[in-house]
Amino acid sequence: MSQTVTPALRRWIIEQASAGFPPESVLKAMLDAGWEEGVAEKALERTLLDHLGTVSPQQMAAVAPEVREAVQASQGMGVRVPTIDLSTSPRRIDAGDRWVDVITHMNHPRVIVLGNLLGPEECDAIIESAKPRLARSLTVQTSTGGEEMNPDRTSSGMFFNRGQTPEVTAVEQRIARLVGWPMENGEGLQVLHYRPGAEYKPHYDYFDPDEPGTPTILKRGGQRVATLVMYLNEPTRGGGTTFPDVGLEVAPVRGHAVFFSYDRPHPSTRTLHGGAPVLEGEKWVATKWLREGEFK
Ligand code: PD2
Ligand code: ZN
Repeated sequence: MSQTVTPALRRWIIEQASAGFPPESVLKAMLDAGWEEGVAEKALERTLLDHLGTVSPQQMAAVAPEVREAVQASQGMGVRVPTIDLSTSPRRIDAGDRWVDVITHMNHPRVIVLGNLLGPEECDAIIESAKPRLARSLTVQTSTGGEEMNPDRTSSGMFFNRGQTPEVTAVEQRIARLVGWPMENGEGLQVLHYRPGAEYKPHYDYFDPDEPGTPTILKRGGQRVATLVMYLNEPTRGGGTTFPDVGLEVAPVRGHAVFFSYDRPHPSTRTLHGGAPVLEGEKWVATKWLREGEFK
C-alpha cells in the first residue's frame, strides 16, 4: 500500500523539530506508527529542509544542532546577486542620469524601497506604449517551460524587448548602474495593469528547481536572482506589494520601486511576495527581472 505524506504529518514533523527532538527520534516515532522507512525518511528530510529554511535565526537556535547543520548544508552557498551598497546609509544614490532616493530597506529578505527611480513623464510614456499590446497575463509554466494563463494573476500585461523604446532604454541603463548588474542579464521589461479586484497572489519569482520545465527555462540566462517592481501610477486604495513572511507591504507610489534579491531558489530567501488586490482605482507597474547570466 502506498503511503502519502499529508499536511497534518508535515505539521507534526515541524512541531517535533521545533520542540527540539532530534531527527532520529522523530523517525523512530514515525516507524512505530507504521510508516515505511523510505517514505518516512524522505518526508522528514523534505519537510525539515523546506520549513527550517524559512524560520528566524532565533527559532533556528532552538532546533537540534544536527538538524541545523543539515539545513545549512542543504542550502549551500548562495550565488552573487545584484546589490545596492547601503553600508554608508546614503539617502540618495547616483544612478547615472538621476538621483534615486533610499526610502527603506531590510536584510532578510533583502528588500530596498526606492523613490524617484522614474520621473512622471517616463511612467506615462511607458504606460502609453504598453497599452496597445496588453493581453491577459501569462506566467511561465514550470512543468513544461511554456506559458499559461494563471488564475492567481488577474492583471493584463505585456513585455517590451530590451531597448524597445527610448524610455525603456533609459530605465534599463539606470537600473544596471544602480544595482551593478549588466543590462544584458535583464529580461525585457514587463508591464502589468490591474483593474479593481485584480491581484497577484503570493509567489516566488525564481524558477522552482523541482519542476520539470525549469532546465529549459534556465537555458536563457540561468536563474532569476533579483526583481525590481516599479510603480507607474497610484491606485486610490489597495495594490501594495506584500511580503507575507515578514509582514511587509510596500505602498504603490508613482516613480517608486521595490527591489529584492534572492541568492538561491529557495523559500529560505523569504522573498515570497504578492500584489495585494486593487480596491479602488487602477494600478500600473513595470517589472524588471535580473538573471544570473545573459538573457538572450
Ligand atoms: O504588481 C505587484 O505588486 C507585483 C507583485 C508581485 C508584481 C510582481 N510580483 C511581479 O511582477 O513579479
Ligand atoms: Zn513577483
